[in-house]
Amino acid sequence: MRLSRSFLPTLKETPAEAQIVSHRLMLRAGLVRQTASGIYAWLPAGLRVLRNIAQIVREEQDAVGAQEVLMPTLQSADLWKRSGRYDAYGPEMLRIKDRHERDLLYGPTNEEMITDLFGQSVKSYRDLPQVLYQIQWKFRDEVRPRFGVMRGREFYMKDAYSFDADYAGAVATYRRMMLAYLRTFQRLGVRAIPMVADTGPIGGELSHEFIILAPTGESGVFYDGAFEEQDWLKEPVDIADHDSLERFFARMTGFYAATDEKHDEAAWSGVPDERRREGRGIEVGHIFYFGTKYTQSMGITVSGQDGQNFHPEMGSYGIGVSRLVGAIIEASHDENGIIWPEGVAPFDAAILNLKSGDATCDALCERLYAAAPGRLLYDDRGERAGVKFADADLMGHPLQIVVGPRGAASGTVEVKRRATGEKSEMSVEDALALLSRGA
Ligand code: 5CA
Repeated sequence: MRLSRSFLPTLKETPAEAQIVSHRLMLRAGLVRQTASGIYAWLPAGLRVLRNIAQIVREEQDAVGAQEVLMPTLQSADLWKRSGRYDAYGPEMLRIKDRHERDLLYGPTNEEMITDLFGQSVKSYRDLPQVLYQIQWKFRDEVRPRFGVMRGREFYMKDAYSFDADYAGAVATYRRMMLAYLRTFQRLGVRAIPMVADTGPIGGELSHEFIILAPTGESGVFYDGAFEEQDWLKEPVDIADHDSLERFFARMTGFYAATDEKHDEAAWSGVPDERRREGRGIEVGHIFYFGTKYTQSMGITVSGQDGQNFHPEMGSYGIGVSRLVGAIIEASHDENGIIWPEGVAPFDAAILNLKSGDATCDALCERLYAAAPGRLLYDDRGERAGVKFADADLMGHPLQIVVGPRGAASGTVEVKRRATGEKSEMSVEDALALLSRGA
């Protein structure tokens, strides 16, 4: 993308309405704009980030056998009356009437709809297990939307739902999903720690929240720092084998981790001092096992091996995709702006032309830009060098390729890594090779 022709409205001033750093940086870097309380429009750079996150989430869901679907945002109230949650959900649910006075709602979550879809088509234990997921907008009429996309009213969520024949199957599915979550967050460049959690309005008996440490987080957390050293992408788990899943789960739950609600001083004192991590955290994912709560209340059964009908066991698994944009920034920024982890960044690199209009600089920049125009941002504006540096730091591209008249004349550029600040001179050929293989 050429910056001179793009819609990337950065702000120099700090917006007064933003209380936390990620919200300020999202506005300043031109990622989002608020259109109503707790409701945001995603501008080109923000949308790229949102899509990159969704894509990593998708790949890890697919890798554990979940199948993607897409359900509507609007739901019939009748579905929720069947489960009994229509009244129970309270004022967070946005209720709507259509022209025929029929009750609709903007989905805050989709247990009812997916259970109904499942029940219409799956009739036998032979078709179990099934894990379905979607990445779709949700609406919750939060009393106090705040912190930008972190606690919005409309937000983008990955929600998955599982159906198993028995408890053992449901537990294996839950553990597979937990592994998928650890891998997803690691690929997103953040460490989200699973913590035993309350189940709230989703219900059920077994639940974990995935929490990223950040000073502006809404819950107090305590965990064993050894957790941060684990490489879940290399963890040798055979997801088809219940024993292998159990070993993984036992290893993972062996590290101390708890929110302040569940904190246990006696167990905490067993964690060595230098490994104690204590602070505030942001919930970026939440998984639940709730058995037959919805299949029972909605009257969904399948036939068993013995010919008897039974209610399948369910779980649901959420990731706050739009919240993650803010959470990643909370965890990865400095005083100059965002530091995007690779894989999430809207652009792999920015090409900074320090003398737009100079024939040698322009020609070299064009050559570099042609290496991967879809993944690069070319700052071809007629701005001062200082403005270009500041904007590139603010927007947080993993690499900055700096093209000045002296280097251009001798066939070299300067490459800066945003995460470390490290700068190196490079030949144009090496820079081209770097850009074509991605940051
Ligand atoms: N049905 C289950 C799982 S699919 C569910 O709705 N779980 S949840 O309520 O915990 O939401 C899942 C995730 O969505 C949360 O972990 C959080 O990251 C994100 N989320 C929830 N509320 C908001 C909100 N108001 N703004 C932004 N993200 C939110």
